Amino acid sequence: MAKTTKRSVGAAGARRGASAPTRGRVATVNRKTKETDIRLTLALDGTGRYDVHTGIAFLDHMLELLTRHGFFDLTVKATGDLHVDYHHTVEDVGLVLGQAIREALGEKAGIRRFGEATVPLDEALVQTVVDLSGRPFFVYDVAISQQKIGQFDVELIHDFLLALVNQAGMNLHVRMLSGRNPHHIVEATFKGLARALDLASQRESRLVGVLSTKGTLAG
Ligand SMILES: [Mn+2]
Repeated sequence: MAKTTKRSVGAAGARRGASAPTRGRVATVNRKTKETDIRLTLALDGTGRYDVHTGIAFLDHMLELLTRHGFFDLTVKATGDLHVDYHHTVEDVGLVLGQAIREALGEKAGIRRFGEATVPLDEALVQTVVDLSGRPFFVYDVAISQQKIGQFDVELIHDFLLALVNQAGMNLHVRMLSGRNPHHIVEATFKGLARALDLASQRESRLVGVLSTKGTLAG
């Protein structure tokens, strides 16, 4: 059983400090199990600053891209049983990031809800569509023929995104339109997710309450 502590801070109570002078919607999630110990703070209204240490260089690279291109701020300190394999750590970081997204969004009043981006990296082109609906659903139409990116199992990207989607309560469609190099394809996926999530989480000034005729985005 995971021990999870969460803290989220609304706009009125934004934390200010020398190490984290971040305004707006922020959430901290700490989660410790026998497999992983993760401490993560996400600010949705950031400037793209990151301090990410998961022990997995490729995952750090993707989380840094996500932060930079989404104009979030993110700190992650994860220690996991990497001697077993990367799976527990990758999946649990996705899970904790998803929880932080959900916590930081709060009631989702005034946000645009939908976002999408189509991002290239050389030959790779990936379309990413987000709906912060509160209803988790994941469509991953990405065919990568190689199994590894260095030491990293490509399959773990699917597990990371699935955990993130389930915890964030979001609908995420990822569709590879073209691609050959697995690093390019995954990088375009994370940049697209960053841009789509940034758009979906931004505030719409014309909007009063939540963008739903049902009256709730709680799922
Ligand atoms: Mn790269």
